[in-house]
Order: sequence, then C-alpha cells, then structure tokens
Amino acid sequence: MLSTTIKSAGARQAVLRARIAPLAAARAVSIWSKVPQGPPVSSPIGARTRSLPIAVLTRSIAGCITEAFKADSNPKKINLGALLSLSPTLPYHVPSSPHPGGPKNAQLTPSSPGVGAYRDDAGKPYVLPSVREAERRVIDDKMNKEYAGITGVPEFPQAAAKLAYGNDSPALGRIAATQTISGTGALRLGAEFLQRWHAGEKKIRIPTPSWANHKAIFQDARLEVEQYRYYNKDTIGLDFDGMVQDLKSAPEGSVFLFHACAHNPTGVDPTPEQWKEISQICLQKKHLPFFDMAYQGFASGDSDRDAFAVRQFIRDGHKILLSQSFAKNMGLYGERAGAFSIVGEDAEEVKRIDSQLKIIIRPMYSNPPIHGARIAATILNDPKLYTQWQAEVKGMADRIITMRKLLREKLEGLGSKHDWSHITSQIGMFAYTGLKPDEVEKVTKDYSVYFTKDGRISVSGITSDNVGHLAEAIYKVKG
Ligand code: PGU
Repeated sequence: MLSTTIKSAGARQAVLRARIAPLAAARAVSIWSKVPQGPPVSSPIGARTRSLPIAVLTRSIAGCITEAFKADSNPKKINLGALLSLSPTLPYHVPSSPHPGGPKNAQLTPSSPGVGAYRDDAGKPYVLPSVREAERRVIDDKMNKEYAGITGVPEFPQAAAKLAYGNDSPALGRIAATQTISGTGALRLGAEFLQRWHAGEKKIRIPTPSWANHKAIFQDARLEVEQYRYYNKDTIGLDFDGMVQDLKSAPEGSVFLFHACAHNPTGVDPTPEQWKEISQICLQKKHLPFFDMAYQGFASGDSDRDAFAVRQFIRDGHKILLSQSFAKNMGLYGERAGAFSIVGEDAEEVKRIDSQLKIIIRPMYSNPPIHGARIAATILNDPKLYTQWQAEVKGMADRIITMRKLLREKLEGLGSKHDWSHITSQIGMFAYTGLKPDEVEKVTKDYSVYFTKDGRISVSGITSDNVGHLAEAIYKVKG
C-alpha cells in the first residue's frame, strides 16, 4: 500500500515534469528573440572617411583609439581622438577648477580617454563659474520640480533665440521657439517637422564630411540624406566652388544643413563673404536653410561673430530652421539644454508652427528636463551674469586658439617646411592636420599620440605641457 502510494507520487511528479518541460522550453524563447544585435553605438564625434561607412568607422575608431591609448605605457602619450567615453570611471563630480590651469583633479589621470568636451590647460573638465553661480541661484530659489510645459522652461526658448538671432533681430516676434533635449534633440525635432510639413522632397543635404550623428538623426526621421561638397582635402580648406555648384544644381526648394560656425569635424568655415554668396544662391534657388549651431561663442570667443551666418540669412529674408546647443558654450553637456526654432512669415504662421511642434514633442518625450534650462535661462536673462559668461566662453575659445598657434609655432620652430597655416585658420574644437592615414599610424606607433586616421585632432586635448611632444611627433613623421 505504502509502496503504491510512493510509486504513484513518483509517477505524478514524472507526469508533472513531462508537462512542465515543454512549457519551460517554450518560455526560453523570448518574445524578443528576433531582435537582432545592433552594432555598438559609442558616441562618435565627427568624421567619416570616404571609404568607410559610419557604423564601421564608429566601431573602429571608438574601439581602437580608446583601447590602444589605455594600453599604451608611454608617459608622454596623448589622446587627441576625442571620443566620448561612456566609461563608468569618468568622474561625474568635477571639483571646481579655476580656469585656466586650475588645481589638478585627482580623479583624472593622463590615461583618461579624451572626451568630446572642452578641457582646461591641465587637461581637466571645466565647469564655468557663471554656471556654478546660476546653479546656486536656482537651488537657493527652492523652485519646485514639477513638469515644465511642452516647450520647456518658459524663460529659456526666447532668451536662447535672442542669443542666436540678436537682440534687435528683425525676426524676433515671428520665431516659433522651443526648448529641446540639447542640440541633438533640436535636430531630431526639426527633422520630424520637415518630414511632416515640408511640402517638397523628404530629403536633406548635409556637408561632406559632417558630424557623424547628423545622418542617423535625419534618417531616423525617414528623411533621405544626400551630401554636398564642402571640404577639400588637397587644400585642407573649403571646397567653395564644389559647394556652390552643388547648391546650384540641387532642385529648387531643397533643404540644406549648414554648420553655423566651427564646422565639425573639419574646423573649416566659409568666410563672411562666402556666407553672403551662399545666402544669395539659396534665395535664388528657394532653398530652405537648416542651421546647426552647436558652438556659438566657442568658435571665435564672440557670440555675435559666431552668429554671423544665421543673422546674414535673416537679413537676406530667409526663413530658417535653427538648432542650438548649450553643451559646449555653457559646458552644460549632460544637462541637455538646447533649443529649436523656426522663423515664420508672421505671428499667425508662428502660432500654427508652434502648435505642430507641440504635437510632435508631446508623444515623443512630453516635456524637456528643467535643471539645465533654468541654469541657462538664469545666465541669459541676467545682464551681469551674461557678461561674466561671455568672458568665460572667450576664455575657452582663446585657449583653443592659443593651442593652435602654439602647435603651429612649434612645428615651424622645429624647421618644418610644410605650410601649417590651416592649423590656425581653422576654428573650433577640431583640427584637420592633413596627415595621411599611414602618417597618423606612424605618429601613434612611434610617439603614442592618438587621433583618428583621417588626421583630425581634438584641439581641446592639447595643453601647454603636451604640445611640444605633439609637434615633435608630427614633425618627425611629416618633416
Ligand atoms: N551638432 C554638432 C555639429 C555637434 O558637434 C554636436 C555635438 C551636436 C550638434 C549636438 O550636441 P548636443 O550634445 O546634443 O547638444 N557633438 C559633440 C558631442 C559628442 C557626440 O558625438 O555626441 C562632439 O564633440 O562632436
């Protein structure tokens, strides 16, 4: 009897196991099992070369430079690849570092990979004192943490627009402006707006090369991306004739993306006279200009000067689209403070545009983060703090400009017979050295100086301490 009971219990378990097994097996096949592994996204900054697709380049640059740099034991090694590292060792708390050349930040070592951000002359991240002050005020005001409206912190978008278009801009009053999730969010919103409301072809033309993320941003909004000629690698300068030809041969009413200043990754900008010509061609061809202004003030040290192209186009009567980032010029990288605006015909049109921007934003992210925009708005709306900030932006731009000069001087001082004038004529965070891939490889191999194969260096990674070694490395390889 007992043995029968035991037997039958065992049998029951066996039956149960037999029933559960297929269920478990079925459960092992997840509903997401068909989701394919995507390539790593490692926040590329800048260039794509002619021969490599972006995804491949992203992987190779991100992986190779950072890893190789980390593994290099040369105490003189320099990383000028400027890849945004998402390494958990990156210090998120940055002790205030008086600028320039503040006290050494113990959290960062020379082996910290270069990031796509400004560094002071000690190679350390820099939080602007005006930002610290604005942040203190925001905190002292004990503001609540409730949602902002769909277009963000109320004081922010119009103040951002004034910075870009100018206080006395003829466009003020007919600008639909909204806060965005930094410059990337602004571009994505603009892309979506174009997809929905641009009556012509669903296509945008971007320069060759351009910031690598541009293509992905526009393609994700289902816009076709075409490239126009921009950089001439033989002259290490602007291919103005090629650009003009491409502007002229594009169908009437095409959308063109322009880097407002400090073109990323080449550092090559059109001159004011060239911008005027570009504007006139766009008028004749009824092209729609979309300006990406990620470096206002950071390029020349003067916010008005860096806004020249945007303001010239407005003076000429264009109705532009504009994305703005406060990542670089206020150092608000991770706060994601940006703005997007469209210039309309009149107040009534702006109202309609505004309503459509809200319709796009609401289901996408509902409303933007408040902290960074409060900081930016505090700076932009307080004349004293604004003046202080302008001086600090100039300090950053000047350091970059000084490093360009120093590098050129050192190369010339070493007796280099090459023309290095492009190092100082280019502007902004990045410089195209004109070194060929095999030369870059040699500089890296023999002198532990790391940068991308296309010869682009991040000038913000150069310091008074390492510029000598950099010049020597380039000179020894290039002559
Ligand atoms: N447009 C251009 C031309 C840029 O270079 C960047 C940033 C942006 C827009 C958008 O920046 P936000 O941070 O979204 O405001 N490029 C940086 C950031 C690094 C990256 O690749 O994301 C850079 O150093 O190239």
